[in-house]
Amino acid sequence: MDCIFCAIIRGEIPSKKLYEDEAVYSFADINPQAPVHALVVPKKHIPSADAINGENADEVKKIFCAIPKIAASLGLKNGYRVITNVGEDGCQSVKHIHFHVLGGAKLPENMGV
Ligand code: DGP
Repeated sequence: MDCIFCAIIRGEIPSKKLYEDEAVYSFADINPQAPVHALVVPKKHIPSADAINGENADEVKKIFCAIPKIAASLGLKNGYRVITNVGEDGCQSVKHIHFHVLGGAKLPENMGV
């Protein structure tokens, strides 16, 4: 499968690793939108949040168990934002579910259109 995040997880494309366990990989976003911008992905390929179901929800649970550890390791003591973009209108550019963890400064309140 031609998935850039699967290639990153396999180590075929270099990334700045921030966290890894048996199910989750986290790395620095190549185009940071905040002083701290991590991406958190499941090692198992899931196309987007719209594809979460009873079969794969455990992978998402593991992501959300990892995020507080990743945030702590990045010094995000004062809060942060977790975002996942879905599909065309959500401006999802990489079709492997990923959670943006943004912080390190007061973020803009406005997230909508
Ligand atoms: P989204 O627009 O929600 O699909 O976010 C995809 C993010 O992935 C975007 O912020 C840039 C990041 N990204 C894309 N390709 C690479 C890459 O090869 N390496 C890294 N570190 N980040 C990437």
